[in-house]
Amino acid sequence: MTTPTPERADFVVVANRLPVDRAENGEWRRSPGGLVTALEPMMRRADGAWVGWPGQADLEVEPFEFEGTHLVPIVLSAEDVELYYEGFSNDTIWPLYHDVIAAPRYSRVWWESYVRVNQRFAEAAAEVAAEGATIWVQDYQLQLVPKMLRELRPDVTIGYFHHIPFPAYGLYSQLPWRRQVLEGLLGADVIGFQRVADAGNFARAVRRQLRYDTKASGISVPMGDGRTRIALAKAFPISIDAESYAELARSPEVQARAREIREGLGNPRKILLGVDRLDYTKGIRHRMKAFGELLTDHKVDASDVTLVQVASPSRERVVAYAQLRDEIELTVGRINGTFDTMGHTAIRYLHHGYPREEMVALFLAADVMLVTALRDGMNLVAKEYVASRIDNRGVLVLSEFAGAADELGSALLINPHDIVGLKDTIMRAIEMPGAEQGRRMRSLRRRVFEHDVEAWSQSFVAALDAARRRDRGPGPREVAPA
Ligand code: GDG
Repeated sequence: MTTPTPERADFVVVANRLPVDRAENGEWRRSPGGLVTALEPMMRRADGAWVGWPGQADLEVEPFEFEGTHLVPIVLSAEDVELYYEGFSNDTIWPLYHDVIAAPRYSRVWWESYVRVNQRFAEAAAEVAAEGATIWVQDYQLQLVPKMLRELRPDVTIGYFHHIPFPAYGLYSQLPWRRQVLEGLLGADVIGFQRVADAGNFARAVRRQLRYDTKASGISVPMGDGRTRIALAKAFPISIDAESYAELARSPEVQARAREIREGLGNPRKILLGVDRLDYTKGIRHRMKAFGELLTDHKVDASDVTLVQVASPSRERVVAYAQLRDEIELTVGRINGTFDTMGHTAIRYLHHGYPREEMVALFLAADVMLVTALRDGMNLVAKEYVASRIDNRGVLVLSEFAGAADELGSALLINPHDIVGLKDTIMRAIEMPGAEQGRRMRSLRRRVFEHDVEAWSQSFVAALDAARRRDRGPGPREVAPA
């Protein structure tokens, strides 16, 4: 049926975005995202293809080769971007799956666009996959693709990884299309989540909505002919390329830049740091409230302690994001207006994206890293801070509501809604003796280096290979770990 041709790939990634950005001069540049780094070894080893949107509306480009990967661009019209991406993905699913921190909006027109665009991704992946290939679908923009793919290509093995939380049933059940989304995901052989709790929430939704049996991580999915197959729904916590952060942190240029950053801030005794996409899930307002109160209470002084907040621009055309930006900028203005001195600022707020080297310099300059997410699938920034602290110093304050809290128990864990507790913990972090910092940081680093992104992708692909062997026998093109 599907004779392999040189254009057909044994390993196909399907993600909303291609791993490249188009520069103004039309050249393609590798995008800095973690997923690209995560999958790079896998793509190189297998005969890999990547299906995704190039990031600009109405951009029509033919498939092309980029650094050894076959890229298959999906065209999204300006209307698709508005309805499927900004609408259903980022204004329905994103707030609903992050525990309704912002109100999700339910629109039938958005849903119809989501179905159409998911079908387009599934068709492109089905087209490029070789006989018996492995296809790995990424994230909440593409939840219907696994089932669509299974219908188009019953010969392939399908994985899906969910980068954001999966909510408790009481919230999930709000979704008018709750059955279709569960059925879409269950098209996969392996459905990966960040936390054990996410996989549990998913299994519960499947039991309640579809009445399928679940046993340990296995879900019995009826195949329509009286037989059932087992879909595995399990936690595979994502990670980072820890060594590449340590390597940057060892570079003399980055270390010099870290010193320069401190000097630029007037050499405060302590620097607190937040690095987030400007998103309402990240708890940036809670962090600022706590810091503002510490200044008001005279627990800290702006000449002594500075909060650096990098808030990289994100989803600016979605109303909730534009509102959040206004609120945060108002808060920063108020706090700085009250507490800044001629020589020192209370909050250095930066609404930009920065190169990775600058991020690592910031991590090195920061005595305390504040991760106060109200809900977060994992939070890679927490792991990046830890990986960069080659000096075994620095304190990580980490929200229990970030997936990373399951692994990083040696951080100072906080409930960001409890402002009193958050203030106390920030003070504890500021005052923490070097020996305790070292004990905690060494333990955090051990975890992050042992469970790096390569371990993550290998364990996911190993689960997919096991699913294939169970259902179809060993494949000739198995993507085995190196
Ligand atoms: C989703 C889930 C999950 C940010 N600003 C700059 C910059 N970044 C980088 C960080 C980090 C990445 O972007 C953000 O990852 P996070 O995990 O912190 O958060 P989301 O973007 O919400 O990611 C999340 C993740 O998917 C992976 O599964 O952990 O829970 O929400 O790598 O460093 N990088 C550079 N300049 C910036 O200004 N270079």
